[in-house]
Amino acid sequence: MSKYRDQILELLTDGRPNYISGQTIAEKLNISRMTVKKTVDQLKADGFSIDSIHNKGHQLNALPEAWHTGVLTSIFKHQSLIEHFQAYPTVDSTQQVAKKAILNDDRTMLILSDEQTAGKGRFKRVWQSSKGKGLWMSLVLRPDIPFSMLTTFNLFMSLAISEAIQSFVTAKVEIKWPNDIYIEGQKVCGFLTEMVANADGIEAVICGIGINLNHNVDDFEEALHETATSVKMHAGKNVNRYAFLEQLIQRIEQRYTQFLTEPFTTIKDEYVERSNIWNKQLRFTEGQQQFYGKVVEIDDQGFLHVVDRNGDFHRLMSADIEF
Ligand code: BTX
Repeated sequence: MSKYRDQILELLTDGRPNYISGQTIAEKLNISRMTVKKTVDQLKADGFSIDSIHNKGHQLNALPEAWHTGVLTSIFKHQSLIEHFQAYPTVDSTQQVAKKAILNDDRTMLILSDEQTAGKGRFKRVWQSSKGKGLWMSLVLRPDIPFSMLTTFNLFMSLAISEAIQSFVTAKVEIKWPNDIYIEGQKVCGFLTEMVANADGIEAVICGIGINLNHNVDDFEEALHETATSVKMHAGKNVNRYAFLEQLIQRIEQRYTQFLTEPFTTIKDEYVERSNIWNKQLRFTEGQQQFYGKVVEIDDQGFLHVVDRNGDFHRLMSADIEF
């Protein structure tokens, strides 16, 4: 494999939708035109959709399906949220990879994988992460904030994720407090936030996000056929993972800046409008406690106010909610 593969892929991605000449690539990388040609031929043989025209150059005319370092490097140039990324064909869980990666690296980072063999939801539940179908990622952030501020982090994140999904589908994308995103009553995304801290404060916030992108119903295990959905199932066509990721990172960057600088009250109306937990009898599980009740409010700290069937009041920071 050519050692210039990633760099050439990056230049081709930067150049889209234009052609970039072999001469320009050769000069930028200080290599021969023959090396450029050989590497481009190799990329084509590996399935990359590249047009080459004599006297004009090469054009990447479609983004690939799998994660490739060169393409990601190009896409991440337009943002400042992620300082480092790692992309894998398969891992047990991007969350586990992220936890190891932060041990000797204090940058913000993104861990991506085409597949997870042991994707985890909350409370150690399984998160189905079939190969090439979704966006399975863990984002490591380094907010310099007091612990108390973290209670609203998920609220800002869920707005960012739901907005990114909304830009690909027309059906309303809804938030199920505190960690899920739904379309028409079915789950399209689940995310979870874990914190690594020491006596001085927060070291890292690791946000694991799973978004079903290009699943058909049969790509989910049977147990999920009624409850899960994908962006494709609502967009009516395949969604390119890079295009989606670019959109998602842009939204997260905006909402994360807002989280650091503004109170939850700034986004509360938008959040409430996107939530799907109003006017319903719901089943809540909080630790060992279980009860049925109705949501009456989300307060300014992001806690849920619930009145149960007996008329008792609960203020919840996190819970499992079933419709
Ligand atoms: P959760 O505990 O709210 O959701 C898990 C539940 O959702 C499962 O018990 C199952 O019923 C259902 N489920 C499992 N897989 C899917 C799926 N693909 N689509 C819809 N429903 C599903 C939500 O947990 C948090 C999930 C975070 C997943 C990300 S992926 C990247 C990162 N790495 C990792 O191991 N976890 C996170």
